Amino acid sequence: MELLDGKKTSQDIQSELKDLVSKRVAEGRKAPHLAAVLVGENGASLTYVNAKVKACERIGFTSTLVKLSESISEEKLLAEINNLNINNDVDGFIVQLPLPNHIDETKVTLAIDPEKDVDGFHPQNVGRMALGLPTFLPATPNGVIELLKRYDIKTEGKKCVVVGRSNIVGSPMSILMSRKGSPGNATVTLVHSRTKNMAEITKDADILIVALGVPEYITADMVKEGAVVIDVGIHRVEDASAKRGFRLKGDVNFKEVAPKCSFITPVPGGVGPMTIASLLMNTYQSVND
Ligand code: BQF
Repeated sequence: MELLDGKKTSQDIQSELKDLVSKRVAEGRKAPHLAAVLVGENGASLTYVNAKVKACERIGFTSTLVKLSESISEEKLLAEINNLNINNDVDGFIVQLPLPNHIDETKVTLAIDPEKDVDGFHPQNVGRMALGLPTFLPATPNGVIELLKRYDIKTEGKKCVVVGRSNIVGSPMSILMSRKGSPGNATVTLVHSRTKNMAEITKDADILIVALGVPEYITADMVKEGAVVIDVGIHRVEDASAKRGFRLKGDVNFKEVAPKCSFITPVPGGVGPMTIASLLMNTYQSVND
């Protein structure tokens, strides 16, 4: 069993981007500028958005954090998004999800200028991805693709099972793994909460990508010997002995599954850090000059 070290791979990508930025700036060109909108202070969202801003600072990107009250109206939030759309200094921006219940995430996503949509959530960009046209790929699935690429894991003709069908992970993951290219060219099956005999299907997977959102759902009996297992789940579980009072768990029971795998991502330090790296790669691509 070999660990797919997302933390190290993300650091590698960040140092590559840092070099590219310092070359740009030395030529008198602008540094990429990422803005992030945070509504309210949901504990995990604040952590994620801070991690993104810090990463920008480390690699020489300009960053702006727009912090808005939990009780902001949808109309006011849409006005803030329009400000970022028309701000020529901002190359790309994200609206940190999840949003409070009184705000319609679809409306917000539709309001983002697709050319600045570095999360790749706007329907125009989702459509471009589905058609294999150049676009911003969503950060988590593209982070998984980048991890497979950098570990030289062969996907062509392999049976890939994606567990979960969310707009942000499962669905785009299945599109990227089945498209022409490398990584890609896999035979993809997408399973979800209504799938019958899920274990029968997952057990046949050469590559198993899990984004179901249930802590430690995947157990050893659901995995084929020698499989590549990618765990996209992130759950905070109470742990009085941990510094912050919790630790992170994935959707895979790592302890029992890992010994069966050829490769597996840990949680933390697997897919999570790769999502940050792919957001930064998208932001680098979002600069127009
Ligand atoms: C790690 C996210 C659910 C809902 C909204 C590093 C991150 C996480 C873990 C991170 C996530 C999850 C992000 C680790 C961003 C990934 O060391 O394992 C980084 O910052 N993520 C998000 O922005 O919104 C989410 C999960």
